Amino acid sequence: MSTLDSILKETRLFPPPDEFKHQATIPGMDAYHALCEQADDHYLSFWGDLARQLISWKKPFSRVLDDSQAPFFKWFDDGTLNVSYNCLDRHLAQNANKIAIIFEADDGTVTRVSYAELHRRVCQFANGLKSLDIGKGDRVIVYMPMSIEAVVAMQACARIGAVHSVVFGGFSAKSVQERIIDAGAVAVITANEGMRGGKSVPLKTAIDDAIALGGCECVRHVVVYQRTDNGSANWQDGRDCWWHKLVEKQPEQCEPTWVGAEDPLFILYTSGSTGKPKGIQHSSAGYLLGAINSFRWVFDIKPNDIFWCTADVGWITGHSYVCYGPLGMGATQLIFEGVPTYPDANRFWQMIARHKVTIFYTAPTAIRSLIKLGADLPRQHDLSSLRLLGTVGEPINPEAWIWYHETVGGSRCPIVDTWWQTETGSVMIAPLPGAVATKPGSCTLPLPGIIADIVDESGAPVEPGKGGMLVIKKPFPSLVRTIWNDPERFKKTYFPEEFNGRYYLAGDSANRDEHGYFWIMGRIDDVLNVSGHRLGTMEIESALVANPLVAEAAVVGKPHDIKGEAVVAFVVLKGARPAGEEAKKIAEQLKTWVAHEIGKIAQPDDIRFGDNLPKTRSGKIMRRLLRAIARGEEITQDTSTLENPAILKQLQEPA
Ligand code: 6R9
Repeated sequence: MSTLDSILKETRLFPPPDEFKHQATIPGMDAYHALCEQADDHYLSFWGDLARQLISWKKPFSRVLDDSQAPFFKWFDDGTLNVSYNCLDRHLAQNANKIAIIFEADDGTVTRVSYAELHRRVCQFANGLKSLDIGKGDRVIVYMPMSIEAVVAMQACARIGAVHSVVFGGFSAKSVQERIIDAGAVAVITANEGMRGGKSVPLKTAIDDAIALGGCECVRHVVVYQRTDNGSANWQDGRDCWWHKLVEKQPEQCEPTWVGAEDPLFILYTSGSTGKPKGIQHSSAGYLLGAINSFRWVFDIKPNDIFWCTADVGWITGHSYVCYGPLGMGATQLIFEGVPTYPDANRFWQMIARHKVTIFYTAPTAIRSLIKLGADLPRQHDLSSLRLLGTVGEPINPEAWIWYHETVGGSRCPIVDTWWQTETGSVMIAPLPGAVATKPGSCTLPLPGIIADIVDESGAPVEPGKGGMLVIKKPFPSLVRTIWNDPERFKKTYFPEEFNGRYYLAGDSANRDEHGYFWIMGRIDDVLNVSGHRLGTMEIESALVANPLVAEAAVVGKPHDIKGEAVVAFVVLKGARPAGEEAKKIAEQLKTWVAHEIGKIAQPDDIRFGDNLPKTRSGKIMRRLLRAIARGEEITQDTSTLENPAILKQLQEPA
């Protein structure tokens, strides 16, 4: 049964356990409704009060929202602050010795840093960046393994007002080059190598390759954290410098650079409907407020919690729930360098037991693969420290939800299924765990202050049970401010004219049931969700047609047990259609090519060759038909307009 089918049949309800409810920050539905009403009645003071309560301001703001340039909204605009001050300095008076980060390396080595120590490291590194003449507004690419240093790099940028753009270490040199150029980055922070699953990942080499591809003259410095004993080939004096050398003689204090609330904190690239990734630009104050407040509400964080979010800092989840939310709240968190399957499939469960993790946040794809690798393994470990579980990235199928609930959570931990996006910066729809009863597969209800709805093409709300487009009807502080270098695309993509330019269009389709619960169905644009990662079909198509052998390509998704969705590519070569061994060989070549162009995560699982692609008379590729072929479904659509019906048969054969 597909995730969608099983979700639509789901009716089980799991109220918050009494024990959890009694200690929760938002204990029960009355408290939840009271907050929602407050937000409905006094929207601006609701957010203004939270901003005053949760953020330490250098200069207080006098106005909450400026919507005069909608959809380019400004929040708390005349206030000034520093995000790193909010994440570090303000905890020092009471909690200097509290552990901020427990880091477990790939090989199991554990390192702990207190808030005082993290503050010292961030200050020294920030001073190091300043000594390279990097300052406010400069863009800095961060291409790092999961590490304390990755967090230090991001926080140090925030401290000096530089704008970081973290690129996931699994992305290729080509992807890094595109992001360097689009962002106009003055520096890159990387490591000589990363370590994952016992293997080294050559990060610095990828940066050298990225810069060698050309157009990266903007990059003046490459700072290299030495993660392994191996040196770094191709060292360029003047451009490259070691992290440890840079911080060696730097002072342990660094006065934060006070920035305006709307000054950008970071840019994070994500896939959309076109071939070019979008630079999602987030603000300083509004983003921080979203990260902190959602972390407090959704994860019900308490001073003694040990929080573990398994996301890489290369994704938005790692920004909001590794770097900014937990540190903003002064929490203790676990950061893991490696992969869940190394040295074996017990790793996650061992780590939860070893570090007494109380809140665990991961992705459905990880849950599904861990079920497959050993559904009974969690029972062999003491997971009694856990009190709350979370998921993010894609819809979770009810079977996986129930397993997570019973086998990992011992049937006592609520599960927060959190719907949100790179663009929203923080969780939008999720059960507040002490209040909202959960249903497997539903992200349940919007957080107070988030006015979410499901509408049809004209922008009118749809009745419960009828699917439609997920929108957010009022701006909120952590919403994307613009697409870097492309404000027009920002307007068109997220605030389309059909809705008078007033609603934020999320790009997901959704349904609502009789309790008002939201059920996310999937993307309405050409974006695939592979293992919780967003990939544009056009992006993969452009990578394929950049190969000299390829004339044309179309990419679609098909359901996959573990990954959620798998990539299927239909390819027309410039030469004759290959068959047999030849087809297999070229298919392998093209897979490697895509890994090289974008990254391994975008590699097609399945490549089919045809003499042509199925097109309508007006020349549009019939994607719906290709999706049916990819799923191996019977073709029921009208194919009479096809120029060459014989190609359907060709495209049904895997290479
Ligand atoms: C945080 C993150 C965003 C897209 C989003 C949606 C899907 C995320 C989900 C979910 C169902 C959930 N998505 N969380 N679908 N249930 N709990 O993943 O950001 O990488 O930008 O992806 O992921 O389709 O539109 P991002």
